[in-house]
Amino acid sequence: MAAGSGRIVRYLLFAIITIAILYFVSTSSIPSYAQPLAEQAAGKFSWDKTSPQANNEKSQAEYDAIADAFSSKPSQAPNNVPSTQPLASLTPNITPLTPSELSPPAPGERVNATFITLARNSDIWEIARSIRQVEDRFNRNYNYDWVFLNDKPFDDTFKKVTTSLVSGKTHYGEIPVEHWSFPSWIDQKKAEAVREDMRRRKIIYGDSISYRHMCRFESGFFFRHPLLQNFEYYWRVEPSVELFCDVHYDPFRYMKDNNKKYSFVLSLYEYVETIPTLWDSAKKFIKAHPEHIAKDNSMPFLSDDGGETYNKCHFWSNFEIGNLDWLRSQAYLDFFETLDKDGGFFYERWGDAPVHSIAAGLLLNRDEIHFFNDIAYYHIPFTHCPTGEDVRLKLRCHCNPNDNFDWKGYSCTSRFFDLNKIAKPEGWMDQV
Ligand SMILES: Nc1nc2c(ncn2[C@@H]2O[C@H](COP(=O)(O)OP(=O)(O)OP(=O)(O)O)[C@@H](O)[C@H]2O)c(=O)[nH]1
Ligand SMILES: *[C@@H]1O[C@H](CO)[C@@H](O)[C@H](O)[C@H]1NC(C)=O
Ligand SMILES: [Mg+2]
Repeated sequence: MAAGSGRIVRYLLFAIITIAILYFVSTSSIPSYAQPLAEQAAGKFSWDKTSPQANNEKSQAEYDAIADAFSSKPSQAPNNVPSTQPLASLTPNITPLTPSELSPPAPGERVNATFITLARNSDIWEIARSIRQVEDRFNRNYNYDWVFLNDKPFDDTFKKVTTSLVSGKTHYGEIPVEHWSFPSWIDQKKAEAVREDMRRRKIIYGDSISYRHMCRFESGFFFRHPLLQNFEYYWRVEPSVELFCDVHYDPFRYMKDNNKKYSFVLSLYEYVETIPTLWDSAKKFIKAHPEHIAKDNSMPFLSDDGGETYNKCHFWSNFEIGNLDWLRSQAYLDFFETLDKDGGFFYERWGDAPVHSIAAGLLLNRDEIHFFNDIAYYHIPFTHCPTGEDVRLKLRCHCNPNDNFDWKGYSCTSRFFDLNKIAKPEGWMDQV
């Protein structure tokens, strides 16, 4: 009898602890950084409100309570009660929450903007990883839309999984065949010989047709897709990328309010075998269209001899936040057409990174290009981890500062800072 009531007491105790845990978990999932924009505008971010110390103590206490409850569970579970019962109470029926229940939307007006991903159906799990990080670090509070484009129809798995991960609306589009095929003026025999030669020389993706279509599409067509006509800004996301820090404000809003047209986090030198005559085409464009060249352009970022030769510096375009209306402008369209007619997407292996970068360098004024130090990013094999411990701790970054590529010899970011006379962040010298 006594043993029986003791069992009931223990059972009740366990039930109370379980309820307490569920309460803790449900209340602590509301992020503390979703705060009025007015405070942010005044330079007060969430981390200024509660000291990190206090935060740590609170979550430690919660953590301990959970750990205790779990570790005492086996001894508390009465032998004659099926062990699945207490477990079942810890995993209540899964009813999907709307994003706003999980994470309340950040205040402030949204920009006319979308995420954009080009992908194959087979990229699903790699793009799922990227989306999850973008959502966790930023978009769960902003709920921007996401446009997916593919040269083939997306399958049900791709749509189901991505729809469940994105907090905003998802849109799926097929690429018209004219935007993903050889233009009429390309000599197929010549293009094939190039691929064979590059295969022998082991140039990465040198023998690939689809990679060339991809580069040409990203250079000249993605922004013309009907699904993107409705938007002004885009943020490109590729499969298997990582975001290491919280994004504590709306980068689209930053771009719009500061009249930025193009942005980057990593820059480097292009592999010269893939673009031997790209600069010749760019020079041809400069001659033919002097009216499109910006007065305060970034030629010193692109060339060390006043425009005679290309130094191969480019912004790494697998990450970019940019203005679609700029890409749809006559200036950019004329630039792309000059390049496209010369055939280097097929007779060489021009990448969209140097194409976008040369365009940004020539067509935009310097202050229209932005470097996002606070967006920490990885795409194999390079990392941008913000310089400055203060930033990294405030943004809860999980990148290793030693991996930061910004100030290494093969990066062009130092050049960008020098040319724009921007002071480099404190600590950059230690990372050279
Ligand atoms: N639909 C479609 N998307 C593609 C194709 N090839 C590449 N992509 C996408 O285009 C983007 C760039 O391709 P990647 O293979 O990542 O090229 P990369 O970044 O130069 O090289 P990696 O080091 O392999 O990442 C990614 O978003 C891919 O998912 C293709 O044939 N079809
Ligand atoms: C968003 O931008 C596009 C492209 O500039 C424009 O056509 C569209 O009208 C805009 N939508 C809204 C709601 O402002
Ligand atoms: Mg990639």
